[in-house]
Amino acid sequence: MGKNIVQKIIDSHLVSGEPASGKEVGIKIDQTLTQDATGTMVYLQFEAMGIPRVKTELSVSYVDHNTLQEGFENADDHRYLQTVAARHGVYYSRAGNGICHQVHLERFGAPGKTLLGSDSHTPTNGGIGMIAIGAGGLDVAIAMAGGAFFLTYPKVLKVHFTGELSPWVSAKDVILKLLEILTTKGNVGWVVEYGGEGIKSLSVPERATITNMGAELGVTTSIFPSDEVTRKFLKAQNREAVWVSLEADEDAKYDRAIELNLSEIEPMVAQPHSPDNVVRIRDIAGTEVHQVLVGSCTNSSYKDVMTVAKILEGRTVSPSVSFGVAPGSRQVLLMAARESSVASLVGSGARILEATCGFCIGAGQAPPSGAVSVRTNNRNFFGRSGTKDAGIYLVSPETAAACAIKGVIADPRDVAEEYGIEPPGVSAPDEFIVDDTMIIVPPEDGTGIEIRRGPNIGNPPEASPLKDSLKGEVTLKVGDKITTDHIMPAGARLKYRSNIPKYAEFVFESVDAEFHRKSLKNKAEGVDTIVVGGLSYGQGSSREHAAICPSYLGVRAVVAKSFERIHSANLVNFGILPLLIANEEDYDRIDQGDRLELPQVKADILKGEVVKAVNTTKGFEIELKHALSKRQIEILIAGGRLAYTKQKGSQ
Ligand code: MIC
Ligand code: SF4
Repeated sequence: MGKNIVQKIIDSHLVSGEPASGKEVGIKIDQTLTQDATGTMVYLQFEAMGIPRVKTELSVSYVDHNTLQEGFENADDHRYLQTVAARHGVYYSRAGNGICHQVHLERFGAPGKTLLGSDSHTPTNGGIGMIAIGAGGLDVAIAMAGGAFFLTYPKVLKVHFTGELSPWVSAKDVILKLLEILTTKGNVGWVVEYGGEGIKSLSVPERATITNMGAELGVTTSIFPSDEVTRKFLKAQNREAVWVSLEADEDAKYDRAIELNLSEIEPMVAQPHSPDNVVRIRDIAGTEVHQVLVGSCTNSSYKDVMTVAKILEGRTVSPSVSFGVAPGSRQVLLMAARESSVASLVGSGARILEATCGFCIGAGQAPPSGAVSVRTNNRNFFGRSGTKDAGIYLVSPETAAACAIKGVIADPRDVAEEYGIEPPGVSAPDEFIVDDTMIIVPPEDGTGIEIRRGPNIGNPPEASPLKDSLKGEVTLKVGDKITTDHIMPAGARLKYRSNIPKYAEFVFESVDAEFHRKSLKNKAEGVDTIVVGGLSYGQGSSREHAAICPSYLGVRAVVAKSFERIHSANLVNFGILPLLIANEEDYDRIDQGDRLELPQVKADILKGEVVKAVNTTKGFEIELKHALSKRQIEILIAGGRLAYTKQKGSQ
């Protein structure tokens, strides 16, 4: 029987398990990537495994998330990352070289390979035909040590494109349309495979915009075939040698298929506070805008930046708008400088920002109170921008430029007509500027290299083994779609990523500022802290700190209606039980402050799916379930993945 692309790559990398959807399989990882905000933990954990040199074909450490260096903490992190990379055989992409996913696509991504990254937008490289998956840092550390990555063998959704995008409509509008259709919930365990005639008109960076926001759909990853478009991109990057053709067999089967006619897509927008709160931009046109930001791993390619520059050429941004542009990489910035686009952007009033994540992660550019901020990035979660009452609207670069000119939310087609602007029509270049001088190649033998650690860099904390029973308190009850930004804020708090006791002070900061104090009090009194959540608990980032810090505070279980993939794996890795509420009405009957007992949790888990719980405050029984694999149960019993790995070796 023929195979689809997802099956082809996964099956050729299979090291354990049965390749049937729903079953846990282990795959070999060819490449890894890390970024600074998750990276310090990854390398501390890698060091704890005592392996001298990475065993992957390629591992790259990027510094892109926090380069603000307010205080010594970031700078110390960067120095640690640089020295630990050289010591263990990891390429190091210095601050200023660009956003990990964009740079990886330009300089390292290779069709047919597997990539594991400690960042949820790792699927960006699905645009070049990789199985690229985001995971918690510990999973990445284990992959660097040569261990397999475990995932549920996915169901595959084929998205078949017909037609071609109209002028002023771009890849971002396509993925926003898909988010409108598929939403951010209920897609766990799926991979999206794109195909159809329509893909031929999409360049690799445009495909990458689409696979990038697969993270927001909650799918494991998304992938495009590798075709002549891919070859052209690689050739322009002077890397044609890594091109291979990759397409689905004619008789390939899919678990579901949908068709999308690109010609019918219009400029779209995701309104606050969820990437699936999507409408047509024309539906909300006229709303006053205070800030416009172009950049992030979704929309910061050469084409994106050039498009915005062309639209703004000879025009001035509205006086009510603060307008910033963060190119995705040093390559994009160099090209934009060479082709005078930087001049046209600066001329229009743009603030040229560093080639980093910056505003996207809330590191700078917090909007004013109550502001409307129009951005080209991928997440508009509550509070992520740094201003709680600001509303973030996610759009394409074309729409962002139109809004910057008008000072209100505007459809680029209408603005083009009003101002007589021609469609920018930026095409993919035949040759990019290739200059890898900001990427430090590790020495053949790194054993003599001294690893430098600052005072902010601690050791990865150890989780505790699963207890026979839990006696706890529902210290916090939250609703649906709780993101890792709710659990573990980034932005101004990012600089504590390497200091767990300090960072743990901010767990659930925007939801209940007292949470960490209450949990530490429980811990001191021998009470287990339990969090109750709704649907899709743990959406968003791969940050394992959203599990490490709660684990440090004594959280022993999260009881929710459903979990997102990366976060639930992180919970297990750090010894926190992810438990499902079997009957949804029980969620309503549990209140914050209730006492919960799981009298024989360990025995229940070892026996089957059902875990018995009792609400001792209100006197009723609750049926909980788990979806843990045998391996995950062993991890919990061992006291987390690091302890388990030390016992078993990197598997
Ligand atoms: C994000 O977009 O939320 C981040 C910041 O890139 C995270 C990683 C992190 O929290 O460091 C992600 O997407 O995984
Ligand atoms: Fe960086 Fe934003 Fe992309 Fe996360 S989503 S990797 S913060 S640019």
